Amino acid sequence: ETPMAAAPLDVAVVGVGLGGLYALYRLRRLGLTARGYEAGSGIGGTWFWNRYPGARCDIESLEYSYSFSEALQNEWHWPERYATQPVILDYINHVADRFDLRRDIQLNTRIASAHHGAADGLWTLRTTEGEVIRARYCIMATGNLSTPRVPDFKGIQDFRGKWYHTGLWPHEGVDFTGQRVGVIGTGSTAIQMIPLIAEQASHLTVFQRTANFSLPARNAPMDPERERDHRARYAERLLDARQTAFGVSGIPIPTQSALAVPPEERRRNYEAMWERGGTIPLLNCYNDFLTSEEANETAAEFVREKIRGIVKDPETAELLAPKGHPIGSKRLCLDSGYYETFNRDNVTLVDVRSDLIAEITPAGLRLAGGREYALDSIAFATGFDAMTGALREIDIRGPDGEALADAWAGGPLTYLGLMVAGFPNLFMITGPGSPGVKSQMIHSIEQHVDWIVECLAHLRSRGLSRIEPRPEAQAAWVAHVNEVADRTLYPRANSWYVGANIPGKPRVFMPYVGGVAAYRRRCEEVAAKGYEGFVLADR
Ligand code: NA7
Repeated sequence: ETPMAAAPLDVAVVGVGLGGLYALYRLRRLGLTARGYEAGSGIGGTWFWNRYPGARCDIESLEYSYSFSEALQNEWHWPERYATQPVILDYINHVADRFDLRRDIQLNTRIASAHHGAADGLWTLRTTEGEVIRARYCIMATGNLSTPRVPDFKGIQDFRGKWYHTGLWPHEGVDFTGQRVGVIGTGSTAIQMIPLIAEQASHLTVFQRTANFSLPARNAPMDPERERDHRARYAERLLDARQTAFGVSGIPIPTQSALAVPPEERRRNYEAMWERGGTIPLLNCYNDFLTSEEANETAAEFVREKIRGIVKDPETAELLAPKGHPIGSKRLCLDSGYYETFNRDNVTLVDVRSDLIAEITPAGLRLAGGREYALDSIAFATGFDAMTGALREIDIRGPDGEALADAWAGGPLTYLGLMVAGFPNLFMITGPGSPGVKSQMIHSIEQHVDWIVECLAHLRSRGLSRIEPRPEAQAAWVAHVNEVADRTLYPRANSWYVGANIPGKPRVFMPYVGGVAAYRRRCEEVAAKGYEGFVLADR
């Protein structure tokens, strides 16, 4: 063993998606030794794994881009208003090459455990292949929607056809031509995929448990005018995005209640947003969609009417019109021809709320009431063990041997969504308790990484090497996150935000919904006060 190999890293970065990649960029510039460990055979995280037909970002490309380099922004051209998965993956790979980050990245490496050593104050990480990595700090950039979840249906192993989860889609793609295909789930993923599968399959059966609200994307080739304008006012747009709830620029912050305007005016406004495309504009029409049931209902009913107008069969339209949850309380979906797809002769919608899926059979699928569907392929668009899944899969232990999974048995506890009491020098990017999933992801990723890197610089400049939240600061943050959520309609929905899709998962509303502006202010204030709520030490 050479002395070089034995020297611990300053920072181990787990996961090289958009978060891990940017962390590596910043850490190198700070002069720290850092290495990224990525389970995939390529970088990109979400955009590496989710290769299902129609996979696309539901935030406009000009917004969903790194902001740390104006040169990068100016030289990269997004071909469409909303980028497809292959284009985003190209972008991520371009960034890795452009900033020479690959030499710090180790692919095909899954971290199985991370234990903090009380004696040496180092994190020891072990890969599934038995490699041992030691590092002073550990940054978990493991993603929020990175642990695919297939419900444990009986009989799946005896299915004679082929089945896929959207989050582990075959790299060579899937040709459904001439097949009877079943799609299970109607979340954002299914809603993107269904129109494309319908064009290939001989018959497509969609098994829906909960109808979702979806708005038209109005995707189009990139408008050169908009691109020019965006580039010209780049810095200004970034500052603008920072003042908002979701971290997306160019959308005025709403100041009015939906109930304060006459119904005709409200309707005109909704129509305009429906025509404009995107989810953020509609969500920002009025300031009380997510706090007032009555206000929310005005937008919900508007979208239901649209669905009834598009879908010709009234029974199917009624099934597709969501009724059980406020609009926006589950992730609002964005589509290209989703509702229209149900007008096709080769597409059937099956309600599996009134009649649950009982089992997968060798020939297809059977509902509890006895109805059977013959299928050649099944695509599970059944989501992820969101927000905590990837962290729970790693055996993470603090200095006294406490497992993170145990510390979080009742739901995730964090300080600012960045760190956990009892787990020194372990950072998370867009962790539970941060606005991550409730914002433009790259915006939050950059803010988190910047905060972490500045924190490490602060520690170094003072000869310190250990940071950990105080339990009381963590408890206060958790209480604040809950309090903010409880003022909204978010906790009303059975969404992955509350872990409702995973049987047995504690029902806790995980994201911080106070908006990126308030969150950033809080993080900056904490740092300015000498990392208030944290214990800093020299080992
Ligand atoms: P989601 O949004 O978690 O959607 C999963 C879907 O699968 C949803 O419609 C579920 O219905 C359905 N589902 C899950 N389990 C079952 C069972 N057992 N039976 C029937 N239907 C089931 O995942 P997505 O991949 O679409 O989107 C994840 C995020 O990625 C998205 O929000 C964007 O941020 C990007 P349910 O609603 O639980 O009744």
